[in-house]
Amino acid sequence: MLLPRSAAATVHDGHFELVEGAGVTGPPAITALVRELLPFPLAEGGSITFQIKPDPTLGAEGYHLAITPDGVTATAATEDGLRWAVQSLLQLVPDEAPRRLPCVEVTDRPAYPWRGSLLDVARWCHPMPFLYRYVDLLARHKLNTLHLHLTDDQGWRFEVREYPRLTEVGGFRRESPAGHAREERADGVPHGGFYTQRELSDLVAYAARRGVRIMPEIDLPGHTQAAIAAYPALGNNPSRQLEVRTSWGISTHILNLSDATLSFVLDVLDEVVEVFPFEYVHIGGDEVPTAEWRASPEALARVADLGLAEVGDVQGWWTGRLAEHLAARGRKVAVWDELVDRQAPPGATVFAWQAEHRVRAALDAGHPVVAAPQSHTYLDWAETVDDPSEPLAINGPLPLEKVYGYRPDDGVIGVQGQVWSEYLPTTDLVEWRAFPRLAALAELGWSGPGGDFGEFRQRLAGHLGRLDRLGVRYRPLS
Ligand code: TNX
Repeated sequence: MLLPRSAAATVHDGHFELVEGAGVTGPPAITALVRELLPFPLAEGGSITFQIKPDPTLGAEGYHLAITPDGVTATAATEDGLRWAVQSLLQLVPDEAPRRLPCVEVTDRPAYPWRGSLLDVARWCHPMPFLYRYVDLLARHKLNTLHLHLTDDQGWRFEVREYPRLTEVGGFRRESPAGHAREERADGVPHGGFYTQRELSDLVAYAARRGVRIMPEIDLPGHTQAAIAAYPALGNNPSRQLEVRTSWGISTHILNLSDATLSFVLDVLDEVVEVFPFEYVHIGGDEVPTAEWRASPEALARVADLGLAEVGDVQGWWTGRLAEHLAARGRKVAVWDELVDRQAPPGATVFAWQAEHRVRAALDAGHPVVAAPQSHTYLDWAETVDDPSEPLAINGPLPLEKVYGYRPDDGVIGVQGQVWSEYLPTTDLVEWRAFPRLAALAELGWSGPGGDFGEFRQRLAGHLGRLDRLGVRYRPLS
Protein backbone atom coordinates (compact mmCIF):
# COMPACT_ATOMS: atom_id res chain seq x y z
CA MET A 1 0.00 0.00 0.00
CA LEU A 2 1.15 3.51 0.69
CA LEU A 3 4.79 4.39 1.13
CA PRO A 4 5.39 6.35 3.31
CA ARG A 5 2.87 4.59 5.55
CA SER A 6 -0.26 6.62 6.30
CA ALA A 7 -1.25 7.57 9.81
CA ALA A 8 -4.52 5.63 9.49
CA ALA A 9 -6.11 3.58 6.74
CA THR A 10 -9.18 1.37 6.63
CA VAL A 11 -9.82 -0.87 3.66
CA HIS A 12 -13.45 -1.57 2.73
CA ASP A 13 -14.98 -4.03 0.32
CA GLY A 14 -15.30 -3.07 -3.28
CA HIS A 15 -13.43 -0.92 -5.68
CA PHE A 16 -13.66 2.16 -7.83
CA GLU A 17 -12.73 1.75 -11.44
CA LEU A 18 -10.84 4.70 -12.78
CA VAL A 19 -11.46 4.96 -16.47
CA GLU A 20 -9.87 7.16 -19.04
CA GLY A 21 -11.87 10.36 -19.36
CA ALA A 22 -13.12 10.27 -15.75
CA GLY A 23 -13.75 13.74 -14.37
CA VAL A 24 -11.73 15.65 -11.81
CA THR A 25 -12.69 18.78 -9.89
CA GLY A 26 -10.90 20.90 -7.34
CA PRO A 27 -8.56 23.86 -7.03
CA PRO A 28 -6.96 24.48 -10.45
CA ALA A 29 -3.43 23.90 -9.14
CA ILE A 30 -4.44 20.49 -7.89
CA THR A 31 -6.42 19.27 -10.86
CA ALA A 32 -3.55 20.41 -13.08
CA LEU A 33 -1.17 18.30 -11.01
CA VAL A 34 -3.40 15.24 -11.24
CA ARG A 35 -3.56 15.64 -15.01
CA GLU A 36 0.19 16.03 -15.19
CA LEU A 37 0.87 12.92 -13.15
CA LEU A 38 -1.74 10.45 -14.36
CA PRO A 39 -0.73 8.64 -17.52
CA PHE A 40 -4.07 9.23 -19.28
CA PRO A 41 -6.44 12.15 -19.88
CA LEU A 42 -9.22 13.20 -17.50
CA ALA A 43 -12.29 15.33 -18.12
CA GLU A 44 -13.77 18.21 -16.11
CA GLY A 45 -16.10 17.56 -13.18
CA GLY A 46 -17.18 14.14 -12.03
CA SER A 47 -15.95 11.38 -9.87
CA ILE A 48 -12.63 12.61 -8.47
CA THR A 49 -12.98 15.56 -6.13
CA PHE A 50 -10.39 17.60 -4.29
CA GLN A 51 -11.57 20.10 -1.76
CA ILE A 52 -10.06 22.55 0.70
CA LYS A 53 -11.84 22.26 4.03
CA PRO A 54 -10.64 23.71 7.32
CA ASP A 55 -9.70 20.84 9.60
CA PRO A 56 -7.36 21.54 12.50
CA THR A 57 -6.67 17.84 12.98
CA LEU A 58 -4.94 17.64 9.61
CA GLY A 59 -2.36 20.36 10.19
CA ALA A 60 -0.56 22.14 7.37
CA GLU A 61 0.11 19.05 5.24
CA GLY A 62 -2.39 16.40 6.28
CA TYR A 63 -5.23 15.12 4.13
CA HIS A 64 -8.19 12.82 4.11
CA LEU A 65 -8.73 10.49 1.16
CA ALA A 66 -11.83 8.37 0.65
CA ILE A 67 -12.27 5.96 -2.22
CA THR A 68 -15.76 4.48 -2.60
CA PRO A 69 -17.34 2.60 -5.51
CA ASP A 70 -18.65 5.97 -6.70
CA GLY A 71 -15.41 7.89 -6.76
CA VAL A 72 -12.60 9.58 -4.94
CA THR A 73 -12.89 12.43 -2.47
CA ALA A 74 -9.87 14.16 -0.98
CA THR A 75 -10.01 16.96 1.53
CA ALA A 76 -7.32 18.96 3.28
CA ALA A 77 -6.96 22.29 5.00
CA THR A 78 -4.32 23.42 2.51
CA GLU A 79 -3.26 22.90 -1.08
CA ASP A 80 -0.12 21.24 0.25
CA GLY A 81 -2.29 18.67 1.97
CA LEU A 82 -4.17 18.05 -1.27
CA ARG A 83 -0.85 17.60 -3.09
CA TRP A 84 0.06 14.75 -0.77
CA ALA A 85 -3.41 13.30 -1.31
CA VAL A 86 -2.65 13.35 -5.04
CA GLN A 87 0.55 11.41 -4.43
CA SER A 88 -1.28 8.84 -2.32
CA LEU A 89 -3.98 8.47 -4.94
CA LEU A 90 -1.32 7.99 -7.58
CA GLN A 91 0.21 5.14 -5.60
CA LEU A 92 -3.16 3.42 -5.52
CA VAL A 93 -3.81 3.62 -9.27
CA PRO A 94 -2.84 0.37 -11.01
CA ASP A 95 -0.53 0.73 -13.91
CA GLU A 96 -2.80 -0.81 -16.49
CA ALA A 97 -6.48 -0.94 -17.23
CA PRO A 98 -8.77 -2.06 -15.74
CA ARG A 99 -7.62 0.40 -13.08
CA ARG A 100 -9.45 -0.81 -9.99
CA LEU A 101 -8.73 1.21 -6.89
CA PRO A 102 -9.46 -0.43 -3.54
CA CYS A 103 -12.09 1.26 -1.42
CA VAL A 104 -10.15 2.85 1.40
CA GLU A 105 -10.35 5.65 3.85
CA VAL A 106 -7.06 7.29 4.64
CA THR A 107 -6.38 9.97 7.22
CA ASP A 108 -2.83 11.09 7.06
CA ARG A 109 -0.44 13.77 8.24
CA PRO A 110 3.33 13.99 8.59
CA ALA A 111 5.28 13.44 11.78
CA TYR A 112 7.76 16.22 10.93
CA PRO A 113 7.31 19.47 9.02
CA TRP A 114 10.84 19.26 7.51
CA ARG A 115 11.45 16.24 5.29
CA GLY A 116 14.33 16.85 2.99
CA SER A 117 17.09 15.63 0.80
CA LEU A 118 20.35 17.37 0.06
CA LEU A 119 21.65 16.98 -3.45
CA ASP A 120 25.25 17.99 -4.07
CA VAL A 121 25.52 19.48 -7.54
CA ALA A 122 28.78 21.26 -6.76
CA ARG A 123 31.16 18.28 -6.91
CA TRP A 124 29.50 17.11 -10.13
CA CYS A 125 27.22 19.39 -12.08
CA HIS A 126 24.30 17.07 -12.64
CA PRO A 127 22.18 18.09 -15.62
CA MET A 128 19.09 20.21 -15.09
CA PRO A 129 16.65 17.53 -16.37
CA PHE A 130 17.91 15.28 -13.57
CA LEU A 131 17.10 17.96 -11.01
CA TYR A 132 13.51 17.93 -12.27
CA ARG A 133 13.42 14.17 -11.97
CA TYR A 134 14.88 14.30 -8.46
CA VAL A 135 12.24 16.83 -7.38
CA ASP A 136 9.53 14.62 -8.81
CA LEU A 137 10.91 11.62 -6.90
CA LEU A 138 11.01 13.61 -3.66
CA ALA A 139 7.36 14.57 -4.12
CA ARG A 140 6.40 10.96 -4.76
CA HIS A 141 7.86 10.15 -1.34
CA LYS A 142 6.13 13.14 0.31
CA LEU A 143 9.49 14.75 0.96
CA ASN A 144 8.88 18.49 0.93
CA THR A 145 12.36 20.01 0.69
CA LEU A 146 15.23 19.88 -1.76
CA HIS A 147 18.42 21.24 -0.23
CA LEU A 148 20.51 22.19 -3.23
CA HIS A 149 24.21 22.33 -2.41
CA LEU A 150 25.23 24.77 -5.14
CA THR A 151 28.79 25.73 -4.32
CA ASP A 152 31.92 24.08 -3.05
CA ASP A 153 35.68 23.98 -3.48
CA GLN A 154 35.32 21.97 -6.68
CA GLY A 155 32.67 24.08 -8.42
CA TRP A 156 30.33 27.07 -8.23
CA ARG A 157 27.03 26.34 -9.97
CA PHE A 158 24.82 29.39 -9.20
CA GLU A 159 24.88 32.16 -11.78
CA VAL A 160 25.51 35.54 -10.14
CA ARG A 161 24.85 38.37 -12.57
CA GLU A 162 27.01 40.87 -10.74
CA TYR A 163 29.99 38.51 -10.54
CA PRO A 164 30.02 36.43 -13.72
CA ARG A 165 33.43 34.91 -13.05
CA LEU A 166 31.91 32.86 -10.21
CA THR A 167 30.44 30.52 -12.80
CA GLU A 168 32.59 31.36 -15.83
CA VAL A 169 35.74 30.50 -13.90
CA GLY A 170 34.47 28.90 -10.69
CA GLY A 171 32.11 26.58 -12.55
CA PHE A 172 34.88 24.71 -14.34
CA ARG A 173 37.79 22.64 -13.16
CA ARG A 174 40.83 21.48 -15.09
CA GLU A 175 40.35 17.86 -14.16
CA SER A 176 38.71 15.67 -11.53
CA PRO A 177 39.84 13.02 -9.14
CA ALA A 178 39.74 9.68 -10.90
CA GLY A 179 36.43 8.41 -9.56
CA HIS A 180 37.44 4.85 -8.98
CA ALA A 181 40.75 5.22 -7.24
CA ARG A 182 41.09 5.93 -3.56
CA GLU A 183 44.53 7.35 -4.12
CA GLU A 184 42.93 10.37 -5.80
CA ARG A 185 44.76 10.21 -9.06
CA ALA A 186 43.42 12.84 -11.39
CA ASP A 187 41.59 11.81 -14.53
CA GLY A 188 42.85 14.61 -16.79
CA VAL A 189 39.28 15.32 -17.93
CA PRO A 190 37.89 18.82 -17.42
CA HIS A 191 34.50 19.06 -15.75
CA GLY A 192 32.16 21.94 -15.26
CA GLY A 193 28.84 23.63 -15.72
CA PHE A 194 26.40 25.86 -13.91
CA TYR A 195 22.75 26.77 -13.77
CA THR A 196 21.40 30.10 -14.90
CA GLN A 197 19.04 32.00 -12.63
CA ARG A 198 16.33 31.47 -15.20
CA GLU A 199 16.81 27.70 -15.18
CA LEU A 200 16.73 27.63 -11.39
CA SER A 201 13.60 29.80 -11.21
CA ASP A 202 11.86 27.40 -13.56
CA LEU A 203 12.94 24.48 -11.39
CA VAL A 204 11.62 26.28 -8.30
CA ALA A 205 8.24 26.75 -10.00
CA TYR A 206 8.07 23.09 -11.06
CA ALA A 207 8.94 22.00 -7.53
CA ALA A 208 6.34 24.33 -5.99
CA ARG A 209 3.61 22.73 -8.11
CA ARG A 210 4.54 19.45 -6.41
CA GLY A 211 4.75 20.88 -2.88
CA VAL A 212 8.56 20.80 -2.81
CA ARG A 213 10.45 23.84 -1.58
CA ILE A 214 14.01 24.39 -2.69
CA MET A 215 16.53 25.60 -0.14
CA PRO A 216 19.69 26.88 -1.83
CA GLU A 217 23.00 26.42 -0.07
CA ILE A 218 25.87 28.78 -0.68
CA ASP A 219 28.57 27.18 1.46
CA LEU A 220 30.54 29.91 3.31
CA PRO A 221 33.17 30.90 4.38
CA GLY A 222 34.93 27.56 3.83
CA HIS A 223 34.41 25.24 0.87
CA THR A 224 34.95 28.33 -1.28
CA GLN A 225 38.06 27.57 -3.29
CA ALA A 226 36.13 27.80 -6.57
CA ALA A 227 34.95 31.32 -5.67
CA ILE A 228 38.46 32.37 -4.65
CA ALA A 229 39.81 30.99 -7.93
CA ALA A 230 37.33 33.27 -9.71
CA TYR A 231 37.99 36.33 -7.52
CA PRO A 232 41.36 36.05 -5.74
CA ALA A 233 40.59 39.17 -3.68
CA LEU A 234 38.11 37.05 -1.70
CA GLY A 235 40.94 34.92 -0.33
CA ASN A 236 43.52 35.44 2.35
CA ASN A 237 46.40 35.63 -0.14
CA PRO A 238 45.00 37.84 -2.91
CA SER A 239 48.23 37.73 -4.89
CA ARG A 240 47.93 33.98 -5.25
CA GLN A 241 45.94 32.60 -8.19
CA LEU A 242 44.27 29.40 -6.99
CA GLU A 243 42.54 26.98 -9.31
CA VAL A 244 39.16 25.36 -8.83
CA ARG A 245 40.02 22.40 -6.65
CA THR A 246 40.68 19.14 -8.51
CA SER A 247 40.73 16.76 -5.57
CA TRP A 248 38.12 15.93 -2.94
CA GLY A 249 38.63 16.70 0.73
CA ILE A 250 38.54 20.10 2.40
CA SER A 251 40.43 23.07 1.05
CA THR A 252 42.39 25.15 3.55
CA HIS A 253 41.60 28.24 1.45
CA ILE A 254 38.70 30.20 2.90
CA LEU A 255 37.19 33.66 2.50
CA ASN A 256 38.94 36.58 4.15
CA LEU A 257 37.21 38.73 6.77
CA SER A 258 37.42 42.08 4.96
CA ASP A 259 34.51 44.47 4.56
CA ALA A 260 34.85 44.15 0.79
CA THR A 261 34.44 40.38 0.90
CA LEU A 262 31.51 40.66 3.27
CA SER A 263 29.77 43.05 0.93
CA PHE A 264 30.54 40.79 -2.07
CA VAL A 265 28.89 37.89 -0.26
CA LEU A 266 25.84 39.99 0.66
CA ASP A 267 25.46 40.92 -3.03
CA VAL A 268 25.56 37.25 -3.92
CA LEU A 269 22.90 36.47 -1.31
CA ASP A 270 20.72 39.24 -2.72
CA GLU A 271 20.67 37.41 -6.03
CA VAL A 272 20.07 34.09 -4.29
CA VAL A 273 16.90 35.35 -2.60
CA GLU A 274 15.61 36.66 -5.91
CA VAL A 275 15.73 33.19 -7.41
CA PHE A 276 14.69 31.14 -4.39
CA PRO A 277 11.52 32.32 -2.63
CA PHE A 278 11.77 29.71 0.15
CA GLU A 279 12.15 31.39 3.53
CA TYR A 280 15.36 29.50 4.38
CA VAL A 281 18.77 30.12 2.87
CA HIS A 282 21.53 27.73 3.89
CA ILE A 283 24.83 29.54 4.29
CA GLY A 284 26.99 26.53 5.09
CA GLY A 285 29.53 26.93 7.83
CA ASP A 286 30.90 23.38 7.82
CA GLU A 287 34.56 22.42 7.94
CA VAL A 288 36.19 25.83 8.16
CA PRO A 289 39.92 25.42 8.83
CA THR A 290 41.10 28.65 10.46
CA ALA A 291 44.83 28.45 9.65
CA GLU A 292 44.59 31.24 7.08
CA TRP A 293 42.81 33.56 9.53
CA ARG A 294 45.41 32.80 12.21
CA ALA A 295 48.12 33.84 9.77
CA SER A 296 46.34 36.96 8.54
CA PRO A 297 47.01 40.27 10.35
CA GLU A 298 43.74 41.61 8.96
CA ALA A 299 41.75 38.68 10.33
CA LEU A 300 43.52 38.80 13.69
CA ALA A 301 42.77 42.52 13.91
CA ARG A 302 39.10 41.72 13.36
CA VAL A 303 39.20 39.11 16.11
CA ALA A 304 40.86 41.58 18.48
CA ASP A 305 38.43 44.38 17.61
CA LEU A 306 35.53 42.15 18.45
CA GLY A 307 37.17 41.06 21.69
CA LEU A 308 36.79 37.38 20.81
CA ALA A 309 38.62 34.75 22.80
CA GLU A 310 38.88 32.26 19.95
CA VAL A 311 39.71 32.86 16.31
CA GLY A 312 37.02 30.33 15.38
CA ASP A 313 34.36 32.48 17.05
CA VAL A 314 34.82 35.08 14.34
CA GLN A 315 32.99 32.68 12.05
CA GLY A 316 29.91 33.10 14.24
CA TRP A 317 30.22 36.88 14.10
CA TRP A 318 30.64 36.81 10.31
CA THR A 319 27.72 34.42 9.86
CA GLY A 320 25.66 36.72 12.05
CA ARG A 321 26.23 39.56 9.57
CA LEU A 322 24.84 37.39 6.77
CA ALA A 323 21.91 36.34 8.95
CA GLU A 324 21.03 39.99 9.70
CA HIS A 325 21.19 40.88 6.05
CA LEU A 326 18.94 37.98 5.13
CA ALA A 327 16.55 38.71 8.00
CA ALA A 328 16.06 42.20 6.56
CA ARG A 329 14.92 40.41 3.40
CA GLY A 330 12.53 38.19 5.30
CA ARG A 331 14.76 35.13 5.28
CA LYS A 332 15.94 32.71 7.92
CA VAL A 333 19.36 31.13 7.83
CA ALA A 334 20.30 27.51 8.04
CA VAL A 335 23.82 26.42 8.98
CA TRP A 336 25.80 23.23 9.58
CA ASP A 337 26.32 22.19 13.19
CA GLU A 338 29.95 23.36 13.48
CA LEU A 339 28.47 26.79 14.17
CA VAL A 340 26.97 25.54 17.42
CA ASP A 341 30.53 25.71 18.82
CA ARG A 342 31.33 28.98 17.10
CA GLN A 343 28.72 31.46 18.27
CA ALA A 344 26.01 30.60 15.77
CA PRO A 345 23.52 33.41 15.21
CA PRO A 346 20.58 32.91 17.59
CA GLY A 347 17.59 31.49 15.79
CA ALA A 348 19.64 29.90 13.00
CA THR A 349 18.31 26.49 12.02
CA VAL A 350 21.06 23.96 12.56
CA PHE A 351 21.67 20.94 10.34
CA ALA A 352 23.29 18.45 12.69
CA TRP A 353 25.50 16.26 10.54
CA GLN A 354 28.71 15.40 12.35
CA ALA A 355 27.30 12.73 14.63
CA GLU A 356 24.06 11.62 16.22
CA HIS A 357 24.85 13.38 19.50
CA ARG A 358 25.26 16.71 17.69
CA VAL A 359 21.47 16.78 17.27
CA ARG A 360 21.13 16.98 21.05
CA ALA A 361 23.90 19.56 21.30
CA ALA A 362 22.21 21.81 18.75
CA LEU A 363 18.82 21.45 20.48
CA ASP A 364 20.40 22.23 23.85
CA ALA A 365 21.91 25.37 22.35
CA GLY A 366 18.36 26.51 21.60
CA HIS A 367 18.27 26.14 17.83
CA PRO A 368 15.64 24.66 15.57
CA VAL A 369 17.31 21.47 14.34
CA VAL A 370 17.10 19.27 11.29
CA ALA A 371 18.55 15.84 12.05
CA ALA A 372 21.03 14.91 9.33
CA PRO A 373 23.68 12.81 11.10
CA GLN A 374 26.13 11.15 8.75
CA SER A 375 25.85 7.93 10.75
CA HIS A 376 22.22 7.50 9.64
CA THR A 377 21.38 9.88 6.80
CA TYR A 378 24.42 10.11 4.49
CA LEU A 379 23.14 8.33 1.45
CA ASP A 380 26.45 8.82 -0.35
CA TRP A 381 27.87 6.20 2.03
CA ALA A 382 28.01 2.62 0.81
CA GLU A 383 25.24 0.33 2.04
CA THR A 384 27.76 -2.43 2.68
CA VAL A 385 31.52 -2.40 2.89
CA ASP A 386 32.21 -6.09 2.44
CA ASP A 387 30.85 -6.53 -1.08
CA PRO A 388 33.66 -6.18 -3.63
CA SER A 389 31.20 -5.20 -6.35
CA GLU A 390 30.13 -2.14 -4.35
CA PRO A 391 31.20 1.04 -6.19
CA LEU A 392 33.66 3.24 -4.34
CA ALA A 393 32.03 5.41 -1.70
CA ILE A 394 33.34 8.03 0.67
CA ASN A 395 32.41 5.99 3.74
CA GLY A 396 30.09 3.30 5.01
CA PRO A 397 28.39 1.10 5.77
CA LEU A 398 24.94 2.61 6.00
CA PRO A 399 22.41 -0.16 5.42
CA LEU A 400 18.76 0.48 4.62
CA GLU A 401 17.68 -0.86 8.01
CA LYS A 402 19.88 1.64 9.83
CA VAL A 403 18.35 4.57 7.96
CA TYR A 404 14.87 3.25 8.69
CA GLY A 405 15.65 2.64 12.35
CA TYR A 406 17.04 6.08 13.10
CA ARG A 407 15.36 7.73 16.07
CA PRO A 408 15.99 11.46 16.08
CA ASP A 409 16.01 13.25 19.44
CA ASP A 410 12.65 14.67 20.47
CA GLY A 411 12.22 18.27 19.42
CA VAL A 412 13.79 18.25 15.95
CA ILE A 413 11.82 19.87 13.17
CA GLY A 414 12.65 17.07 10.80
CA VAL A 415 15.06 14.80 9.03
CA GLN A 416 17.05 14.97 5.86
CA GLY A 417 18.91 12.47 3.64
CA GLN A 418 22.18 13.77 2.18
CA VAL A 419 23.42 12.83 -1.27
CA TRP A 420 26.93 14.25 -1.47
CA SER A 421 28.39 13.55 -4.84
CA GLU A 422 32.17 13.18 -4.71
CA TYR A 423 31.85 9.54 -5.75
CA LEU A 424 28.63 9.96 -7.70
CA PRO A 425 29.69 11.41 -11.06
CA THR A 426 26.67 10.03 -12.95
CA THR A 427 22.97 10.38 -12.32
CA ASP A 428 22.60 6.59 -12.45
CA LEU A 429 24.94 6.34 -9.49
CA VAL A 430 23.07 9.09 -7.66
CA GLU A 431 19.86 7.10 -8.04
CA TRP A 432 21.58 3.88 -7.03
CA ARG A 433 22.85 5.41 -3.81
CA ALA A 434 19.72 7.45 -3.05
CA PHE A 435 17.21 4.66 -3.54
CA PRO A 436 15.75 2.85 -1.81
CA ARG A 437 17.32 4.43 1.28
CA LEU A 438 15.58 7.71 0.57
CA ALA A 439 12.28 5.84 0.71
CA ALA A 440 13.22 4.68 4.23
CA LEU A 441 14.17 8.22 5.21
CA ALA A 442 10.91 9.51 3.74
CA GLU A 443 8.90 7.09 5.83
CA LEU A 444 10.83 8.11 8.92
CA GLY A 445 10.04 11.75 8.14
CA TRP A 446 6.40 11.28 7.27
CA SER A 447 5.29 8.39 9.47
CA GLY A 448 7.70 9.01 12.36
CA PRO A 449 10.34 6.81 13.96
CA GLY A 450 9.69 3.35 15.34
CA GLY A 451 8.22 1.68 12.26
CA ASP A 452 8.49 -2.09 11.84
CA PHE A 453 11.33 -2.68 9.40
CA GLY A 454 10.07 -6.11 8.30
CA GLU A 455 6.68 -4.68 7.40
CA PHE A 456 8.32 -1.72 5.67
CA ARG A 457 10.47 -4.04 3.59
CA GLN A 458 7.41 -5.89 2.35
CA ARG A 459 5.71 -2.67 1.34
CA LEU A 460 8.96 -1.50 -0.20
CA ALA A 461 9.02 -4.55 -2.48
CA GLY A 462 5.78 -3.29 -4.03
CA HIS A 463 7.03 0.27 -4.06
CA LEU A 464 10.10 -0.75 -6.05
CA GLY A 465 7.68 -1.69 -8.83
CA ARG A 466 6.60 1.95 -8.89
CA LEU A 467 10.24 3.03 -9.07
CA ASP A 468 10.77 0.51 -11.89
CA ARG A 469 8.00 2.12 -13.88
CA LEU A 470 9.67 5.47 -13.42
CA GLY A 471 12.94 3.99 -14.59
CA VAL A 472 14.73 4.68 -11.31
CA ARG A 473 18.12 2.95 -11.14
CA TYR A 474 17.77 2.02 -7.49
CA ARG A 475 20.02 -0.43 -5.69
CA PRO A 476 18.21 -3.79 -5.55
CA LEU A 477 17.43 -5.05 -2.07
CA SER A 478 20.12 -7.32 -0.72
C1 TNX B 1 31.18 16.15 4.84
S1 TNX B 1 28.52 17.26 5.52
C2 TNX B 1 30.88 17.33 4.19
C3 TNX B 1 30.77 17.34 2.71
C4 TNX B 1 31.18 16.02 2.11
C5 TNX B 1 30.58 14.89 2.91
C6 TNX B 1 30.86 13.53 2.33
C7 TNX B 1 29.24 18.50 5.39
C8 TNX B 1 28.51 19.61 5.92
N1 TNX B 1 30.46 18.48 4.83
O1 TNX B 1 31.57 18.39 2.20
O2 TNX B 1 30.72 15.99 0.79
O3 TNX B 1 31.10 14.94 4.24
O4 TNX B 1 30.11 12.51 2.97
